[in-house]
Amino acid sequence: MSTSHKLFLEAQQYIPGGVNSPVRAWRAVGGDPLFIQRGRGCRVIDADGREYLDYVGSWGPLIAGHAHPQIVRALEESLKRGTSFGAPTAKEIELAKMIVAAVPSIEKVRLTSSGTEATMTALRLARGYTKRTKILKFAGCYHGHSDALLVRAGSGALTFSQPDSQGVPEAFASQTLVADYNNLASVEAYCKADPTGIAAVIVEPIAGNMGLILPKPEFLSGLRKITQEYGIVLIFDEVISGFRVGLGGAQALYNITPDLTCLGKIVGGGMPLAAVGGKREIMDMLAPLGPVYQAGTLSGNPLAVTAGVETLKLVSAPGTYHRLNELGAMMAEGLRVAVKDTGTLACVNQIGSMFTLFFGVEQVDDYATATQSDTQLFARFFQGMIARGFYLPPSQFETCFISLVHGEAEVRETVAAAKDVLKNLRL
Ligand code: HOZ
Repeated sequence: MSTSHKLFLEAQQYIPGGVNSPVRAWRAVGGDPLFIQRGRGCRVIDADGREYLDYVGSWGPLIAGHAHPQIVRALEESLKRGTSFGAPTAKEIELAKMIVAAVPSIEKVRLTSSGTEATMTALRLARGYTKRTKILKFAGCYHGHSDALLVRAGSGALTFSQPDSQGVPEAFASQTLVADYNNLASVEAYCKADPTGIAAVIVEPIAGNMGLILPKPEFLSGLRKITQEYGIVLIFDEVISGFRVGLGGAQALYNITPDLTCLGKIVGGGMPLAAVGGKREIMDMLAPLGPVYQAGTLSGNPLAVTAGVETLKLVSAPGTYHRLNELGAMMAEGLRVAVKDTGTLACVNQIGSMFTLFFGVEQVDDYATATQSDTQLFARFFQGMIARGFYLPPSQFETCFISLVHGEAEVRETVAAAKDVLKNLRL
């Protein structure tokens, strides 16, 4: 019996499902989840001492890889000074300044401990600012697990066919409108039906929670135009894309200025930290300046802020995103060739260092096409890759991440293994 198996049995006695976040339970792919004992660079080592090339990267934060020496050193220093004060520290200003300098639309920023808190605060701000109630999201986009946003949600909710969670009162869910990703007409229809009722449109400008889906040309600029026309606050959820596709995130890449932006993952360098930022006029509505309330004992925690600052220093080095783009393109190209050579029906979506291999479909650009993919085949592919030492997200509806410590050799190794698994899938 493997150590992971033993630990999983024990964990299930004390923790619902044995995990602290559902998708980690591997239910969509079968088998027991690996318990991880440590990470080093682009690899993780499980409880049985087996090493895997890691494409989960803690679901996105670890753009610098595991236990990067610069981050570890800074954390050690910070740790010696204390773990939490519940009072302001100078480091918070350093991180805030870095965020404001990097992300074009952010004039002021408030730090939180998780992406869920960041999106929840963004919605409250939008509602306070517009004095409206409804919000509009897109099917398959995931913005954390607050009540308003667990409606047609992606990520684990989609993986386990629970896009609408029980426990969310109908009165809350009814305030959330759901449009189709990459479909402006579906947004316009809602706006026309209720021209002064919608407080916010929230979108992942690059969708990473129904597998990776890229915005079509004109989708984001169209959203900006419609929201301006109807006086709606446009919120970009860049928890995944922020500092991932470039220092300025998706908004800089596509040259769109949202009103509010949510950040998480990379901005906390692997520690629990997220942020909501945007126009000064809206952000200054937050308590203690304004009437919109938000708070947190561990918000702006010194250790989390330190990891964030060091990670942003690392990604600010010249050539970072050029390198990540090259590796991502090499991976996508290699996988497409492997798919073609093995006669597999699958497609690869990729941007920069993010990619998803969708099975059983030729093209994926929204929730409807994502959910047509062959999740059984994905599960077999996943298991084949695990058996060969490659750790991928355990769901068709997640995104793989390449880090700065992956290299050409690792990409070649991954493509060769994928080709081998694909060949065997046909048997
Ligand atoms: N919602 C995360 C993936 N999109 C999963 C987080 C986790 O399980 O750690």
